[in-house]
Amino acid sequence: MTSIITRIQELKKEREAIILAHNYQIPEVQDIADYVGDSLGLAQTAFSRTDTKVIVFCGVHFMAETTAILCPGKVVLMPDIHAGCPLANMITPRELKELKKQYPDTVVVTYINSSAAIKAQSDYCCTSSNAVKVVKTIPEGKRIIFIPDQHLGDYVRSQTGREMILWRGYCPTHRRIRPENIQQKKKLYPKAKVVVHPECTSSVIALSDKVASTCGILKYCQDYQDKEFIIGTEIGILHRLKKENPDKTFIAAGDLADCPNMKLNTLEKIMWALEDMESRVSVPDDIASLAIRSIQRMLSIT
Ligand code: CIZ
Repeated sequence: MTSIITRIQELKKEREAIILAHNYQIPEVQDIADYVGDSLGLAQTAFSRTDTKVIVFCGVHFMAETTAILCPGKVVLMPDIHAGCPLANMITPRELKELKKQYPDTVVVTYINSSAAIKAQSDYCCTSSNAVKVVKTIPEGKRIIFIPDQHLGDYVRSQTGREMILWRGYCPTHRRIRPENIQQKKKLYPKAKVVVHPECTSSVIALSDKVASTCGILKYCQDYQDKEFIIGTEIGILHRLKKENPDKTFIAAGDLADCPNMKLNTLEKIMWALEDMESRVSVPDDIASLAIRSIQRMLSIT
């Protein structure tokens, strides 16, 4: 392990590289990263680091694509190119084209968990932390298509009162968190606050004290004076929660909420990525130039 870490540090210097890790990565990967965060925060960090040429993105494919769109002059590497996002893959550009034909004169709001090709056909991008805010800026009376996550869409609908056409996509990992899991954990830890991600189903959200994005969950647990928290999102986040709050107790709402794609990245693969300068992620110019508009519209709101 030590020799791999030493080799990664050498290669980082040689390649003028930084390592970015999503909040759902395995502990060893989070610990070696220069930054740990959510997909947009990481992409913005990559953009702001003018002193770096190479970004090793430890997350899933759409996240590396977002970084490549925001940082066209940098090399974006994924340690494992097979780390995809099933939710992002649940809508294709052809399906979105059909949906827009079926509902003309609509505004398309797209969750960041989507491919660059889908973002390119969208009016607004949004994250789980700003989806409510983005939707609230769209004039009343304008019809909205929200893709691809039905649960985030449903949550946004409940917070804004806006009618929206939802796509039936979902995150299989968040779906594995069941209301029974929360009830069980509440029995074991009756004082714990229940904090869940908006990709959870509405029956899980109904049992929660707080709904937030990964960075929102981290902030809430840090700021809140309570000592016990039941966490309803991908279990990789528990590492950062425990590390940043050693005096508090964090309990996974569902032990099965373990994303197999996020877990494909390992220290060995980071080392190989830097040695071979593979696998590179890039977005064709014609798609990137359209996709960036939906991202910039979101950024101008938030
Ligand atoms: O944008 C992200 O990183 C995702 C997928 C979730 C979140 O809540 O941070």
